[in-house]
This record gives sequence, C-alpha cells and structure tokens, in this order.
Amino acid sequence: MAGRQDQTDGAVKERVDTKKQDPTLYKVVLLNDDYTQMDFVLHVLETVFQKSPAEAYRIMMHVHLNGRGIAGVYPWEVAETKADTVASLAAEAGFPLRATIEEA
Ligand code: TYC
Repeated sequence: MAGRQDQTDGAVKERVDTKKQDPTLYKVVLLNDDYTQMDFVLHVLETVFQKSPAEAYRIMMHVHLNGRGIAGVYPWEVAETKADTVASLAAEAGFPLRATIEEA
C-alpha cells in the first residue's frame, strides 16, 4: 500500500530474521568400530541422515573399510543435533558407534 512504511524516522528495517545466518558448513563423520552391527549403521544413515538404502549401504561399507566417512554436511546446529542423535540411538542399542563433527 502506498505511503505505508515498516520504518519510522527514516530508519530502515534491515533484518527480518531473528536468527543470524552462519554460512559455515560442518561434516558429520561416522567412525568405524568392531562391534556396531552393519544393519544398525544402515538404520542410522537412513533415518537420521535421510539416505536411500543404496546410499546408506555405500557409506556404511566405506566407513567399514576406511575407518571413517561422511554421513552428511549441515549448518552447525543441524550437525550437532544429528551427531547427538547418533550417540543416543547407539547408547540405547548398546553399540559404540560414534559420529564426530568437522568443519567442511
Ligand atoms: N565394522 C562394523 C562391523 O564389522 C560395521 C560398522 C560400519 C560399524 C560402520 C560402524 O560406522 C560404522 N560390524
């Protein structure tokens, strides 16, 4: 509407978002161990990291053979939540599976 203003006294409202946008991305890295069942790792990759069954299998085998592998890349708070979820699910299931976070 003409003449309608979101600002007063000529002060322009520059920020609408309440959250600051941090462009830095972080890798959630899954670590291999000798005890976590492969099926459990597939379940975690499919449910926490939204991977297809084929992609989950590829990542799980990569971690199994190479010691570590990227489960996903996210903004900090998302990466932290996913790594925490891996830790909770693993503890609940009695597996030592671990995920770490690294700057991408
Ligand atoms: N190495 C495990 C086994 O042989 C499988 C495994 C894969 C564990 C990936 C952890 O992040 C992992 N049962």
